Order: sequence, then structure tokens, then C-alpha cells
Amino acid sequence: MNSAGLFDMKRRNDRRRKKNTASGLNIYVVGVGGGGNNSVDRLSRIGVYGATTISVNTDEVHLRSKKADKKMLIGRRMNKGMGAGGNPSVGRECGESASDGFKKMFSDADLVFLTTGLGGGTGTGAAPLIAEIARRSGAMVIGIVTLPFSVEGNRRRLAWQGVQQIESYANSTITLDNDKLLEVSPEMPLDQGFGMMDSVISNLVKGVTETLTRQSLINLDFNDLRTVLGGGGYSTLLTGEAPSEDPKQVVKDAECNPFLDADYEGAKRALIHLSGDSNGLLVKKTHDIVGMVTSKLDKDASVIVGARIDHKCKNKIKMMTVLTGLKKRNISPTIEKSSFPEIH
Ligand SMILES: Nc1nc2c(ncn2[C@@H]2O[C@H](COP(=O)(O)OP(=O)(O)OP(=O)(O)O)[C@@H](O)[C@H]2O)c(=O)[nH]1
Ligand SMILES: [Mg+2]
Repeated sequence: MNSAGLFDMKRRNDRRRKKNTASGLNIYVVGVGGGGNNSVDRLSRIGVYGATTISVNTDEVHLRSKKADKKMLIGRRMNKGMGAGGNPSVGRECGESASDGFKKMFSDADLVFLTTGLGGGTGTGAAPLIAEIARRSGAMVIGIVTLPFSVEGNRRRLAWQGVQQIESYANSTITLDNDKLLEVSPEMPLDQGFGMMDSVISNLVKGVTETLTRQSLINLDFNDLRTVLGGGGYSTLLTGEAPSEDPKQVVKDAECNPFLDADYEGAKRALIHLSGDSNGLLVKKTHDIVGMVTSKLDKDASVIVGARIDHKCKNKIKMMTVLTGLKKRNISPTIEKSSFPEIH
């Protein structure tokens, strides 16, 4: 059950929230565990305007080697900075030992992106707790999680339990599947394959953050995001780009992204953001792209459109769309819920 109402009320009532940025929003991107730290490292290297990146891990050596604005080593007293050894209960305990630190960190948070590679000990154990603390602090929480390869055995089962726990606290959770890498590029070196996944994560984080924090032609504000993410149901994401002369190709490109489930038929809410240079974002082209997406939504869907001129998009149009209120998850477990092992 998602206790959205309760948590959001906390935010509305909290008048002590400090605004640390020009946009007035405090946005954090938190990577938990090895996979999560790798995603934050790649995102920190690309740079994301308007957000603070934070890496959280139980593994000191890995944490030290990764780039982030802030780093938090959790559970050092328990495991001496050596990781959670694939055990989510250990990961959770390490998270609990740092819960005051998380509460303090999120005390001024408006939006938290939480990213983790599920299936190991730290991410699977600590990320649900971090989602809960962020949400109880009054922030909106977007989870972006990856599932381990099926051949990783029991990790896949643990990961699904992690998905369900994160979903119960996050406003919206997007699940990516490492197995897709096998379909898309079986011969690619693993780090490059993970890099492709990370670019999906970066597109979402950068797209949403910069949409909220940079001046746009059609501005999206935080309440727009709240409207789209706040209504329950499952979520998915589309990102695509195409030459400005062929605007409909932008949607086709997004729908063909092998890492994302393009089945968004009947979605109840959508946030569609377009960027392009001044020759690209013409009225008719914008209209056609938005129309292509909305033709598949529920007939009463609420749709919020944003657009920004970005001179870096030379002769290109880019789209980033968050779709929510889906009846089914973008990826589903292949095992019964009742067969999940318990995390104690
Ligand atoms: N997409 C992606 N998946 C990763 C990456 N690194 C690890 N994974 C996956 O994430 C799962 C969890 O691994 P880690 O993130 O290393 O685990 P952890 O959360 O650090 O947990 P412990 O090491 O047990 O404390 C693995 O089973 C991999 O499938 C990465 O860089 N990208
Ligand atoms: Mg680890």
C-alpha cells in the first residue's frame, strides 16, 4: 500500500524546509550499493544541473572510487566497510544504523531519485529504507531500479522483493532489466552494457531535473510532477530523439528503446517534455509529437507538456516522457509473490 496522502501532508505542513538552489527545489540523486554508485558516478561525470548526487554504500573501497557530490559509508561498525555480502538483512541493518543521517539529509528534500542495482545486499536491503525515510521527510521519491540477470539465481528473487518494497514507498518506480542487455548487445563488454542502461537512468534524471530547474518555453513546475506521479498505478518512461525534420520519428525512437517497455496504452497521466533548437520546436511538430503519445492514453488522461529550446540539440528533437497510472508494471516477475524469500 502506498501511503502517499500521509507523507505528502507532512511536506505541505513543513515550513522549515530550506531552499538551497536557484530553482528553489532541493533535488537529490541517491545511488545505493555497487550498481547504484556506478549509475551515480556516470551521472556525476555527465553532470546534472540542479541536483546533488549522493552515493551510499557499505563497501568503502568501491565508494571511494566513485564520483558523487556527497558520499555516505553505512554500517562501518558492523562490517568494517567490506560490503553486505549479498545479504539484504545486513544491508538493511547498515541502513538503519545511518537512519539519522538520512533523515537529516532529506530534511530539506523536495525530490529524491533513488537508484540501485537490486539483488545484492546493500541496495536490496537499504534502498527500501532510504525510500521510506525520504518519503516520510515529505519528498517525492522516484525509484529507478535494475533487476539482476536471470542467471544470477536467487538474486533475481530477492530483487523482486526489493522492487515491491520500494514501490510501496516511492511515488513512482521504474524497473529496468539487466536481461535486456543480452537481447540488445550480447557481445558488448559488460561495463559498456551497464553504461547503456545508465544512459536511460541519466536521461530520466536529467530530463526531469532540468525540466524543473531550467527556464523553458513551456515550464513544468513541481506541482505538475506531483500531479503526474501522485495518482498511483505503475509507471514507465520513454526517451527518444530524431532529426527535426522527422518529428514523428522521435516517438517511434522512444517506443523502440529496448530497455523500456513501450506499452503505455491506457496510461492515466503523462508528463511529456520536448527539447530542440529553435528550428526544431515548431508549433506543428510539437503538436504532432504530443498527439502521437496522447492518442494511446486513457481518453480522460491528464497530460502536462513542457518544451525547452536547447541549442545543443542541433537539428534534433528530444523527448522525455513519464507515463503513470498504468494497470500493469513495465516488467513483471516470473515467479509467484508467495514464493519470495522473506527479508528479515
Ligand atoms: N545495470 C547495472 N547493474 C549492475 C551494476 N553493477 C551491479 N549490477 C547488478 O546489481 C546487482 C547487485 O549488485 P551490487 O550493486 O554490486 O550489490 P550491492 O547492492 O552493492 O550489495 P552487496 O555488494 O552485497 O553489499 C548485481 O547482481 C548485478 O546484476 C551496474 O553498474 N549496472
Ligand atoms: Mg556491493
